[in-house]
Amino acid sequence: LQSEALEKIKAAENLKELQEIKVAYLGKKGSLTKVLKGMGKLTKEERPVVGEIANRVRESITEALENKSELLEKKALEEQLEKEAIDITLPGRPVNVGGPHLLTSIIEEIEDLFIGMGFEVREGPEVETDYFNFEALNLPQGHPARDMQDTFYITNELLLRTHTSPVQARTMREYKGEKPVKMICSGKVYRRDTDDATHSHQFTQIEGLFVDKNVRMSDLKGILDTFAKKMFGQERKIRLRPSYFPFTEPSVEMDISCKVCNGDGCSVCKGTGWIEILGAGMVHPNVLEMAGYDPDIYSGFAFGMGPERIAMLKYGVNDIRQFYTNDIRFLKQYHKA
Ligand code: FA5
Repeated sequence: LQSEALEKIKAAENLKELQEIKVAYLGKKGSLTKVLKGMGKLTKEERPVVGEIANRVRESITEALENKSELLEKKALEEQLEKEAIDITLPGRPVNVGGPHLLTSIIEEIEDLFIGMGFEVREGPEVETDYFNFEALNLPQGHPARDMQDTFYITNELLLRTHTSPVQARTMREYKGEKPVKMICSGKVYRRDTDDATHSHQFTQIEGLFVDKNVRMSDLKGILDTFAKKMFGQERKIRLRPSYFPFTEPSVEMDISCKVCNGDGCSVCKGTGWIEILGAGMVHPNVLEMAGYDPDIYSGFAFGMGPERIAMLKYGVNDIRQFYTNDIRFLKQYHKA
């Protein structure tokens, strides 16, 4: 009985078979149990002998069953591990990581340049009042220069700001005509312009304002020249042309030299070698006065530029609409690693 059982245990291939063997020998109706149950029929002398043998057989079968069961469990676990193994050498799935929009990067770069020259960064609302967008900037109702910036009106008094210049007026007013102002401000502006390669109905501007005692035109020129050289390279030159803005006097437009040289020689933009990038001037006395600054004591300069145009010039983007159509192939070219 013992050797037969041990033989079967050895041959068992899985835990189910092993369980069947256990029942067949040690179960209620198992062969060994039968032997034990038959003990009563034996003589007094036979009983301890047979009992001892039966116990030994049961122990050895139990032990064999336990050992085998352990072995089979281990084997099953190994098989499962093998089957569910992860191949850590497989290449991972690529994760698409976003990056800042080219326009965001350019605006941050320009802001950093001016922060480095001591300007603070401010913000203003996109939905603006007629007062701050026009009137406080020396553009009263009916002023013909209002037509220079075709406006989206919301109500008679509210509009989408056409430039970032209202932030000048807001900042000066906050500083109460007492402290010097040295700020820049970036943000979205809106105009009823027809979209084309260089115009968008919604675009961004960066405004700068410096008001203090004895601020002169030469300070403006120095700051703008430093900006142009840092932004586009030391070889660049700037040119200030007389212009007109109601809120500055005198007013200028700044051109930057755009001679581009490469392996094929040199070429110049628009045939003139100069490209316009911003408007600027000395803050008009009326604007200072309306904001609470005494024009006999304080003077200042202001400028306003379009970061799209600057990014176009710096990176050779030939259509402003590229900034707003969100073609990921275009945007990805400018993601820094
Ligand atoms: C102004 O908006 C003045 N507020 C700038 C200024 C500020 C002058 C402070 C003096 C003192 P202008 O309309 O020229 O000026 O616009 C400034 C810049 O915005 C332009 O040089 C150009 O780069 C950009 N710009 C103007 N219109 C558009 C448009 N439709 N699409 C894209 N960029 C534009």
